[in-house]
This record gives sequence, structure tokens and C-alpha cells, in this order.
Amino acid sequence: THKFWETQPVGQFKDIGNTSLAEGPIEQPTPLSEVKQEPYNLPNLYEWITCDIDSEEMCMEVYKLLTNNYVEDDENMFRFNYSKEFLRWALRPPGYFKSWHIGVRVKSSKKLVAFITGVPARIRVRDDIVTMAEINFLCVHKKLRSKRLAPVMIKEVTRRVHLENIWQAAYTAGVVLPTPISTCQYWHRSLNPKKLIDVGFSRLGARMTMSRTIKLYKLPDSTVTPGFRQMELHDVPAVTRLLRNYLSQFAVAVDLDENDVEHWLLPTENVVDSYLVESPETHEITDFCSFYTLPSTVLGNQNYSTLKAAYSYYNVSTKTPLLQLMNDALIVAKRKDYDVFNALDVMQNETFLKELKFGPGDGKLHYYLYNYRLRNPLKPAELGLVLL
Ligand code: NHW
Ligand code: EN5
Repeated sequence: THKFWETQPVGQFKDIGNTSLAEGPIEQPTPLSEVKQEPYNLPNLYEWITCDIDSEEMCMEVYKLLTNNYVEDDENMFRFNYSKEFLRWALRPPGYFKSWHIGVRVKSSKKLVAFITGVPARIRVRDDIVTMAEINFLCVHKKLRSKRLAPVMIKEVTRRVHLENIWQAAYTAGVVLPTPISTCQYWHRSLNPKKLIDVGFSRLGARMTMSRTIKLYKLPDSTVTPGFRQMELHDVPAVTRLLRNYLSQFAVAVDLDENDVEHWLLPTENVVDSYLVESPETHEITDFCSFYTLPSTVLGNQNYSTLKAAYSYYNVSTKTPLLQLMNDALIVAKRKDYDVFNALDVMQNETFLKELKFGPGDGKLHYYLYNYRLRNPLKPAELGLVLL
């Protein structure tokens, strides 16, 4: 049972398959004057803070909390290690609200012990474009777990989102909650198989030697698609058109305008990489691929302390076969020294995963909407949304 989630406007397990319930908002908005004006109560030793992520000191505190306490795999071998530059990028998109970057400190020591964030986004659900909060980076210090702090964090971010007259949210988690709109599979493509095996990220396959494995995952030194190059600022209009047109086919997708594309997809070193294909004849932008950088700390290994991972982000093919485009993405990631290239089975990713030697991981990712019901779960291939 879910004592907290049962009280929230989310799809409930008991309603699965109940066709009498309509798709759309579960609760109607209330007048802003009826939104609670004071923060929720925390246990007495703690206090709320609004994090100024622009401040180097604050950013460092958040970075340290997450580095030591954020998401681990099921065997506690790796922990996500979002960089400070990444956090700044993730938390300051167009129209962001500083009030949605929420921390909890110990009153006496001022130590940061919990965190949750939202950023605004337009998400299209079938024919409706809904302004939502994307909720991410929920973290409670390891020493304060299981004290029901997470529900208070979630209620407080909800209150602050409501104060901006926004009534829906999107989030993903590795755990099952009421109720996923879709469940996706993580896939992994080895770029540096020897290191991945040494740190326990992958295993030597049956009847495989190290040298056969290295050969299996070898990639050429340079990309093969003529006109393949990094995205630049002047490409924003063309990339926006390409992406908007591509994302229109999915049941649930992000709705990106030119400002969003500039923020989310213009290359930022060690944060996000984007490439496109400019036709050598017509100079048209026909294809696009991108990935973001999210290293993981390797826990308790003598030889290595970090794993450098690229995560597939948004990809569009209209002329270059998606398989070839993604193979070029693997080649640039390898050249930039990533150890592994990760992807979910969202959008059209199924069409290249097996062929490009990705293998299924031991992790799943569940997608959720807050205060928006879908009658039936979606297939991962119906999702045009990637959260960081
Ligand atoms: S998913 C990553 C979440 N973070 C981590 O996994 C980091 C490591 N773990 C922790 O820090 C990406 C703690 O274990 C956390 C839970 C803080 C996860 N989402 O305090 P209690 C995101 O950030 C429920 C939602 O005792 P704890 C997305 C759990 O089911 N709920 O647990 C975040 C239970 O409720 P129940 C989660 O271990 C989306 C209650 O928390 C959850 O000390 C947030 C237990 O609380 C999760 N990942 O702390 C929702 N994990 O009903 C946004 C556990 O089952 C909703 N729980 O009794 C939208 C809000 C905005 C709306 C706007 C209109
Ligand atoms: C929301 N923004 O479990 C994020 N990762 O498979 C929060 N496994 O890396 C939600 N256990 O399978 C995060 N190697 C949910 C994910 C949490 C992290 C997580 C999984 C995803 C992962 C690796 C390592 C497993 C280590 C032991 C894994 C196998 C790779 C192999 C390569 C060769 C081909 C076959 C697969």
C-alpha cells in the first residue's frame, strides 16, 4: 500500500482499466487565493530553503548532497554523479522558477540534507498541450531515510507549482508508484568494454574472451555521414522545425519552441552534445541526434572512480537512416572518451538498439504524470519525452 500516494491526484492501481474514467485532469484548479500560502511543516530540527543555483557555494552544496546520496543501481555499485554545470543547465531552462529549487537544511548546522526541484515544460498529451512541472532530483540524505520526509518535499513542491498556476507534473523513477503511464527499459552500448567489465558494469559473455569482446565493440575513428557536424546557434530554427514535426507523432511528447531548443539542445561542453546532418547539396538540415553527459561514481573499486556515460536524448532522421545516424553518434561518443552509451526504448529507439549492439540493462524507468489520467498505459515507443 501507498499511504501517501493514495491521497494524491494520480492514477490509482484500483482504477487500471476502468474505462468509465475520462482522460485528462483528475482535479480542477482552485483559485490561487485558496492555495496554501505558508510552507508545509517540517520536523522541528529542519528548515526550508530556496536554493540559488547561480551561487557557486549553493551549487556545490547541492552537488555534494546528490553525489553522496542520489540514485544507485539495485546492487549499489554505481551512483549518478551529475556535474555542477549539468545541474545549472537542468535547473535554469526558459521561464524557470527559483522557488521550485527547494532544499531542506538542519537548522543548527545549516547542513543541506534534502532536495527536490521542478522546472516548467509544455508537454503535449495526445491533442492537448499542458503546462507542467518536470520534477527531478528528489533526494533525502541516507541518514534521514524512511522518516516520511519525501511526502513533505513532494507536497511543498506541489504547493509552489500551484502558486504559479500550474496543476500538472511529469516525472520518472526507477521504482513503481501509482501509476506509470509507461515503463521503459534501459539499454547499454559498450564503448570501453574492458573498463566496463573491470568495474562490474558488464560481464564477459559466455564463450567470449576479452580480446573478442573488444573487437566486437570496436568502432571506426570517424563518422560516415556526409554533412554530419555539431549543431550551432544558427541551426536553432531548422532544428526546432525538424524536432517539432518529428515529435508530433508520439502520444506524449515535449513541446519545444526555439528558446527551448537553444537551451536544451545547443551543445554545452560535458553537458549536452548535438549533431546534425546538413545536406552537402541543398544545405537543408535533414537529421539530428543528441546525448547528455551523466557520469556515475564507481563505488568501491580499486582501479576506477568514475564511469563516463552518454545518454541518448532526442534523435530525428528524415534522410540518413536512423541506424547510421546513431552509429555516428556512437563514434563521436567513443572519440570523446565515453565508456558507455545508454538509451531507453522510447521514440523509435527500438529500431537501432539490437543492431547497434546495445544490450538490455537491469534497470527500468517508469514515467508518471501528476493530476492527469490516461485510460491505458502507453508503449515506450509512444513516448516522445526524455527527462534528465
Ligand atoms: S527519481 C529519483 C528519486 N531519488 C532517489 O532515488 C535518490 C535516492 N533515494 C532517496 O533519496 C527522479 C530517498 O529514498 C527518496 C525517498 C527521497 C527517493 N518518487 O521519506 P520516505 C525524481 O526525482 C515515496 C516519488 O519515508 P525515503 C522524481 C514512497 O512510495 N515518491 O522515503 C521525483 C512512499 O510513499 P507511499 C517516492 O526513502 C518525483 C514515501 O515516498 C519515490 O526516505 C516526486 C516514503 O517516503 C520517488 N522516487 O525518501 C513526485 N521514492 O505512498 C513528484 C519513494 O508509498 C510528483 N517515494 O507510502 C509531482 C509534484 C508536483 C505536482 C505539481 C502539480
Ligand atoms: C530519472 N531522471 O539501475 C532518473 N541503472 O540498466 C531516476 N545497469 O546502469 C531513475 N546492478 O545493466 C533511475 N549493465 C533508474 C535507474 C537507476 C540506475 C540503474 C541500470 C540501468 C544500469 C547496468 C549496471 C548494473 C550493475 C549491477 C547494467 C549491463 C550492461 C551490459 C553491456 C553489454 C550488453 C548487455 C548489457
